[in-house]
Amino acid sequence: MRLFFALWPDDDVARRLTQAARKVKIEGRSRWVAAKNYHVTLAFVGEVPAMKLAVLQQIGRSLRVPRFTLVCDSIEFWRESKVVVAVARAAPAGLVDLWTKLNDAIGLPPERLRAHVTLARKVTQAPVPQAMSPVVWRAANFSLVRSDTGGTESAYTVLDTWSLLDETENH
Ligand code: 2AM
Repeated sequence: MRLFFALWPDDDVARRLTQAARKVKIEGRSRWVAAKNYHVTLAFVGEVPAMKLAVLQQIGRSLRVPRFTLVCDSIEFWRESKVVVAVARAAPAGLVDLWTKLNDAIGLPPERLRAHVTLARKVTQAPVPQAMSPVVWRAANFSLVRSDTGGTESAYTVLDTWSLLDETENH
């Protein structure tokens, strides 16, 4: 199965990301990503045997990272991967912490963190640049997700979700 860890937005954040996406004009063969599929990939595990699932769930369960606020504030066209994305230009410390710990635990090589939500795929022509009203996303949990490719759009199934620490608790 093909797995990855991700931040999944709540309905309100997904709705506001959709509003941002609507301002962008893409050509005919490009595909909008359905709002229910919006996410920020934290660590792409890739294809693994089903027996590996328990190990990954243990990693997710054991991480202790505080909540953080992500601000998606820029719409970008990434020509190489042919996607239009909403980018969080600033990386909050909690996100860096979560991302580093997850990638270390899985044993993935360090890459540059570019937190983004893919809004459209198969985009070959640069859309007219659009300013983005910042979408404030209070991340309170993260998930392990299965991706089933093959259809016109990947189908995602959230397998497990873990809370980030609420540091206001017990104060
Ligand atoms: P994306 O977030 O930039 O669209 C599930 O497939 C998610 O993992 C997608 O969101 C996708 O990126 C990301 N992904 C797919 N293949 C990847 C790869 N080889 N390396 C890193 N991330 C990948």
